[in-house]
Amino acid sequence: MAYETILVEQRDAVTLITLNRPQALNALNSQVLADLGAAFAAYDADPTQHCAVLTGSEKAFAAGADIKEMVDKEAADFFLQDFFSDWQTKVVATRKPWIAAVAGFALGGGCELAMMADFILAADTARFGQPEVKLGVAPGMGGSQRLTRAVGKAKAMEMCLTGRMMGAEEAERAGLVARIVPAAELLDDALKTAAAIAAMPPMAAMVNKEMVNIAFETNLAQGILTERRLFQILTATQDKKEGMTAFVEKRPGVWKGR
Ligand code: CO8
Repeated sequence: MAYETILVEQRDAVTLITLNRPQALNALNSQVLADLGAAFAAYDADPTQHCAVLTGSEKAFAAGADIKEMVDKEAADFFLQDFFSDWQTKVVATRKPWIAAVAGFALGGGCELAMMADFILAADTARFGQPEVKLGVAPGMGGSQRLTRAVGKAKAMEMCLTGRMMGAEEAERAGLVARIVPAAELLDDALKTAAAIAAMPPMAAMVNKEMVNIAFETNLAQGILTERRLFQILTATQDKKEGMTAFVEKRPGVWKGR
């Protein structure tokens, strides 16, 4: 399928999605959302694909929601179109694992998009920020919530109130990113990490993703109960039988994906 604002390629079992609006530092407009929604849906539906990487350019992962698209919109337009709601239903709803590989600016909606990923790998050039306050608005794609859960109230509040950017090292210390990689190695590292995930029993990977995400949505007792039930359901899969048998027989597992 041809997309206007992103590039999509398959590398074995890994789908690589690259934001491709260099003239606007990958600013996220409605077309980007439509393209990403379609690409993530295609990835989720493709039985040959088991992990995805979303990346941008060297200079910018994404410099935010497209300010030029929003400048003339009125409050009623945002409300009646439920502006930004499709990020939740079309991107966050992806059931298979995906990684954000971030170099350069990840600002506003760009930072929010990176935080929608299952985890972020950051180049040493990455810079994260929620500068919406400077535009007279506030995060609208989950930034105030996900950033606070990731780095805690003090840092999230400071970033949202001042709009200052956080560099890669600070982001790693604060728990926003899983790892920092030299910029030149970012894509290779992300693809290797994705390939390692894609080599896991696919249902187990999906359930692990769901379990960790549940930790953000619910209280501890409910989360632990849900984890135990999901674990018990996984034990009914053919891949559980194969995974444990392969361990005992000292050989690699061969997965059926069910
Ligand atoms: N939207 C549209 N165009 C953008 C954006 C953006 N977010 N960011 C950069 N661009 C464009 C520039 O306009 C410029 O285009 P042109 O050459 O046609 O003028 C081109 O990209 C290159 O940008 P710069 O010349 O500014 O590049 P610099 O290297 O000088 O600066 C920066 C890079 C610092 C990243 C700078 O571009 C910048 O500050 N960008 C805006 C960052 C920002 O404020 N992001 C937050 C946007 S708002 C948001 O994401 C969520 C809003 C939630 C609202 C909720 C309402 C309901």
